[in-house]
Amino acid sequence: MDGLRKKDPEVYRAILDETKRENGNLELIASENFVSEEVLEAQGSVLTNKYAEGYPHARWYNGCHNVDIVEDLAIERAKKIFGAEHVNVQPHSGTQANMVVYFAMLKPGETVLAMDLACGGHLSHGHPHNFSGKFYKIVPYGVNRDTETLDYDEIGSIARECKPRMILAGASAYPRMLDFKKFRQIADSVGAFLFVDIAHIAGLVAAGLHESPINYAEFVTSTTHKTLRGPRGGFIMCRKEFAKKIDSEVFPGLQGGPLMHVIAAKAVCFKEALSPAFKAYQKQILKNAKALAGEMAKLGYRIVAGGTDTHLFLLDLTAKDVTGKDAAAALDKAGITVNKNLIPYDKKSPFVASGVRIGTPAVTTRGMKEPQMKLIAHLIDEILSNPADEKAASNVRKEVKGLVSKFPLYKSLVKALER
Ligand code: DSN
Repeated sequence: MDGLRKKDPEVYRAILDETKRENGNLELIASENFVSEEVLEAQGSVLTNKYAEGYPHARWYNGCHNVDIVEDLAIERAKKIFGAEHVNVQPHSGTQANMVVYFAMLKPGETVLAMDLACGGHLSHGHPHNFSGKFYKIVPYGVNRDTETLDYDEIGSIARECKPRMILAGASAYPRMLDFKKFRQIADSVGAFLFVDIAHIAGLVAAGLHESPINYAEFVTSTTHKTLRGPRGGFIMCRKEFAKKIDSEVFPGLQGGPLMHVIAAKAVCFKEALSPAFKAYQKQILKNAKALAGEMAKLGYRIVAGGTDTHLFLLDLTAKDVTGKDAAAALDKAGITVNKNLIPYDKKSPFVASGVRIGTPAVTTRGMKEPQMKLIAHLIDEILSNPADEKAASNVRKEVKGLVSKFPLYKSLVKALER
């Protein structure tokens, strides 16, 4: 990045500092990860220059033969990973992928049954300030107050009452497995489409460590940048019969030119996801989440829903008398990055929240295993037990520095940047 260093030192400096931040902190935001240098290379390529409106071999612009190869590869690899009949890799984000399914399949005002954001759902599934909540009638389902897990009988009875046109399964803060067969049965009982958003668990599904929704749902959307560890972006899988509808809702419906450099990086990510090393990586994410949640429980913390089967868990901080907001800020000062999160039936506002969400995909990418998870649990506890204590923050900061230095990231990039 010598050119950038000389010609645009401000942007160069911000990139250098972000590389150092990623390297020097413990990244526990459940939806973040560190892509391979090959994904970075593909995304930073000249493919950003190319307009390719349309689909491979049927574009509106000429000169698309190279980007056709790339998009074909991305599609074929995604089909192979997930066993999908049809894949569209053009959505710029997960929310846009979701928007495509809504717009393609529903008329404004139709009813959708979707998980409540306050119980672990996602903004784009029906929040009143999101397109989904503005254009459609959203009926939310939550989790059982006692078990904090999905109650399929309850979801079934809400469905029979509201008769949705579509049922949406998928979450951004739910630590247990989703039962797609039960969702299918509920959808069939009311004649609804089933739409599953696997953005968080896509890597686990790819590795066969979480049940796949592909044989149960008409539509499956995902992002590529969470457990799947690819570039920031989205994709849609559907049954063949809906392929045309979905494709034309992506383009020309909601998007113009696809981001071919990002699609190239998606293809690289999908190739990585087909490797045996990826399966081992996903297994370790699960082991690490269990180890970290288990150690936090031993230290006296309440884990929402009693634990985790996935890459994430939620800490309820009510008994600690610290809010999610203050906890996340105190941890950040000590070099540990998490996000504040509502716990089910939270009495606090989303801006304050009673919990934090913790995920292990990024630290697992660095090579950390169960012993490091134990240490991290104790570091988190030291901060959360003394959130305003500067000395605790500085002690933990030192420990974090020592730990991350043993698991370096982007070594050659950091070296080159520091020249
Ligand atoms: N914002 C993402 C998350 O953190 O879960 C979901 O899109």
